[in-house]
Amino acid sequence: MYSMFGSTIAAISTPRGKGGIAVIRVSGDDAITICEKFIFPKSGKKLSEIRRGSVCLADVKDEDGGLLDEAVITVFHAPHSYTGENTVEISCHGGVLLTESILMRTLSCGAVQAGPGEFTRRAFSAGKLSLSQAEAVIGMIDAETKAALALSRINLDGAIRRKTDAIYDTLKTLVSGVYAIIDFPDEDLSSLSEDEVRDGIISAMDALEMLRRSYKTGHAVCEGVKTVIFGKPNTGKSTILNLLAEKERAIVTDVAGTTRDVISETVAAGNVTLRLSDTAGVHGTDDFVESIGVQKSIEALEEAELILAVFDLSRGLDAEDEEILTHVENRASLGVPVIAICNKSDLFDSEKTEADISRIATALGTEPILLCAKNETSREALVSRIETTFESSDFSASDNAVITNARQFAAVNDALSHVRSALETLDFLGADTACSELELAMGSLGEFDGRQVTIDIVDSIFHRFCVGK
Ligand SMILES: Nc1nc2c(ncn2[C@@H]2O[C@H](COP(=O)(O)OP(=O)(O)OP(=O)(O)O)[C@@H](O)[C@H]2O)c(=O)[nH]1
Ligand SMILES: [Mg+2]
Repeated sequence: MYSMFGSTIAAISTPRGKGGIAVIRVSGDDAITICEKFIFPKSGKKLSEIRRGSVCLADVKDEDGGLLDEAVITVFHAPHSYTGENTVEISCHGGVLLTESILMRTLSCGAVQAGPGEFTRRAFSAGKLSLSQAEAVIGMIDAETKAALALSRINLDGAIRRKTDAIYDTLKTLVSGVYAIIDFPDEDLSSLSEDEVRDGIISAMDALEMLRRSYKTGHAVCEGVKTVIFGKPNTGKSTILNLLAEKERAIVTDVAGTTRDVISETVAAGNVTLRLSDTAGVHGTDDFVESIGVQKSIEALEEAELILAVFDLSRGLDAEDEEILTHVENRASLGVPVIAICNKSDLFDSEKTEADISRIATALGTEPILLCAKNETSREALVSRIETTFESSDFSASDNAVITNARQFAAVNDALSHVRSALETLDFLGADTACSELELAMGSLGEFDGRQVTIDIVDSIFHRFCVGK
C-alpha cells in the first residue's frame, strides 16, 4: 500500500463516515493528468487549464462516463502546495460509499494509496516543513486542550525551527572559523580568538539549556504529566480527583478505605494535562485486598512525575502521615515535584496547625496549599499551583520555543552534552579538538530538525499520522 516516493498518491483526507463534505487529496507529478481522466470542469476547460490556486465546479465521472458526483476541485501547481507537488483536492458530498468510489477512480487512473502521514512527509522532503513542524502538525490534530493547540500552533509557525537554526548557525560559524585557520594556515584568514570561540560555545550552551528546560512545560502541556494523589485513608484524595475532573469520577464516603484500586482519569488543569491516578489510602493493614491496593498506591507513587500529597489536618498529623511523608520525601529527593495539600481547611484553624504545616513544609521542601476539596471554588487555587509548578501559565503569550516530545528532548540533551564537552575540551586541548565535539552537537541538532535524520526516525514520526494527512 505504501507508495514509492515519486509516485502520485491519493487518500481520503477527512474522517470516515457521513458528513456534509469529504475531501480526497491527490499529490504528485501526475496528480493533474490523473484527475483529468475523470474530472470535467463545468466551464468546459481541462483541469490543467484551470488557473493555478483556483477552484472550479466539476463533474466527477465513473469508468462508464456516468456521473458520480458534482464536486468542487482545487488545483495547486508545484511548488505552491502543502506537499510542494502538483496537488488536486476533490471536495465531494460526504458519503462513505461515494468517497470510496472517487478514491478508487483516482487509483484506477494511476494514483497509489497514500500511507499514514505521506502528504506531510512529502512536505518535509520538499523542505516545506522541518521535523519539529511536522510534529506540530500531529500535535494540532491530537490536541485535546486549548493550551496544547496553542503550543502546537506556535511550533508549526516555526518557533523551535528558528531557535535551533540559530544555534546550528552559531556552531557552524565556530567550526568553519577554526578549521579554516588549521587547514589554510598560510592564507590571510581572520582568525577567531579563543575568547570568541568560548563566547560562542557559551551562547550556544545557554540557548540549548533554555530549550532543554522548556520540555518541562512542553511535556506537561502536550504529553501530560503522570500524577498520583497520595495519602493515608480518608484524607480526601478521591474528593480531590473529583474536584480536578469536575465530575463524580470516584466514590467518596466517610468510611476509611473507600478506594481500593487505582482510579485513572485525564484532566486539564489549566494549561497542564494531568494523567491522574487516585489511589487507595496507604496504611498498615491486615486486610488482604486492601494490602494489594496499598502496594498499587506505592507503585503509582514510584511512576509519578507529580505527587499530590494529601493530609487531613483536622485530625492532626499522626504516625500514618509520617509514613506518607517518608515515602514522598524519598521521591522528592530524586527531583519529583510535589504539591503538599492540607485538605479539609474548613475544619481546622491554620494558626493551631502551624506546627503540622511547617513539619510538612520542612519534610517536603515546599509550602503546603490549604484546601477545602469539597468546595468547587478551591479548584482554581490548586490549578494555579500546578501551572506554576510547570511554568505553563503564559507560554502562549511569548514566542519562546518550547519543545514538546521525548524525541526532541533527547536530541537537545545530546547536543547540550557535546557543547558542554567542547567547553571543557577548549581549556585543556584547544579549539580544534573542541570543534570535533561541536560537530557532534551539530549532528544532534541535525537529527532534531531533520537535516541529518535517519530514515527510521522519519518513518516512526510519520507513521503516527492518519492516512490522508
Ligand atoms: N469537611 C470536609 N470534608 C471533606 C473534604 N474533603 C473530603 N472530605 C470528606 O472526607 C471524607 C473522605 O473523603 P474521600 O475523598 O473519600 O477520602 P479518600 O482519601 O479518597 O479516602 P480513601 O479512599 O478511603 O482512602 C468524605 O466524607 C469527604 O466528603 C473537605 O475539604 N472538607
Ligand atoms: Mg478514595
